[in-house]
Amino acid sequence: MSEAAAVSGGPGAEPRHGVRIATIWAVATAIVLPLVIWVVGPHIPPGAMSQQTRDQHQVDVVLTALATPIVLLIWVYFGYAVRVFRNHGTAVVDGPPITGNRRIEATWLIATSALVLGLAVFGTADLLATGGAGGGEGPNPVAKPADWRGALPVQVIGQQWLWTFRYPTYGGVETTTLELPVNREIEFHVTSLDVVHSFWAIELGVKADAVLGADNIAFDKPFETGPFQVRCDELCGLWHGHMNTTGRVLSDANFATWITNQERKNAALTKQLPPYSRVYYPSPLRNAS
Ligand SMILES: [Cu+2]
Repeated sequence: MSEAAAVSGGPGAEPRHGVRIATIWAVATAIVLPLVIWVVGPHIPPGAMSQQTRDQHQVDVVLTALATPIVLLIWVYFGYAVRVFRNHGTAVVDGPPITGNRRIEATWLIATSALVLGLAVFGTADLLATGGAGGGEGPNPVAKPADWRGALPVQVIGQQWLWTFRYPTYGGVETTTLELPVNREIEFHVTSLDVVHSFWAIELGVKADAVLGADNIAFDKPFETGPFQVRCDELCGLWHGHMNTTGRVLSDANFATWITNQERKNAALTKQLPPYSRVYYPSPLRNAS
C-alpha cells in the first residue's frame, strides 16, 4: 500500500489523514443531514396533538440533527482507521507513540463544552417558554403558560392499579376516562393514593410523577380532537403493565355534553367521595408509631 511506503519514506511523505477524514465527513454530513431533517424528521415522535407534543417533536428533530454529524464523525473515523491504519504485512508492529496534541485537545474541549452548555441553555429556555414542556413541576410551577389563569383544572389520581380523573370546576365529579376540551389550557394536578406512579398521556406529551401527599402540576394545551392513551410510566407493583386507560380531546360542545352527563350519572357517587382536595390520605391515617 502507498501509506505503508509513505510511512517508511519519512514523516514528510505521510498523507494528511486529518484533511482526508474531514473531507469525507463533510461530504457524508452534507448528504445525510438533510435526509435526517426532512425525510426521517417528520416521523420522529410524539406527533402534533398538543402544543407540548409539537414542541417535543421539534426538540427531538433538533437533537437528532445535532447528533448526526457527531455519529458520522465516529463512523467515518472508524471506517478510515480500519481501511488505512491497519497493519500491513505479516510483522506485528506498534504504531508511533503519541504524547498529546494541543490542537486536537483544545478543539475537543471547546466543541464538546459549547455543545453541552448550548443545549443546557436551549433546554432551559424551552422549558420556560412552553409552560414546563408537559412535565410535572410540583405544587408551585415556575414555568407557567401565558394563559394559565384560564386553565381548566383536572386532577389525575393514580392508585394500584388504575387512574381516575376529577374535575373540581364541575362539582368534583370523578371519571375513569380522561376527556378534555380542545384549544384550552389544561392544568393537571397529579397525585397518588398509594405508591409512586407516573401519569403519561402519550399523544398529549404529558408525563408527571404521581406521589402520595404531593400535588404535581403539569400544563398541556391540546390542539386536535381525537383519542389518546394514558399509561403508568413508573413500575408500581404487580399489575403496573395493566395500569392504562384512554382519553379523548373533544370539541367544546361535545365536552360540555360529556361532562354534564358525567355529573348527572355520577351524582350519587360524587356525594360519597371525600371533598375535592389537592391530596388525599388513606383514612384512618396510618402511622408507623
Ligand atoms: Cu402505576
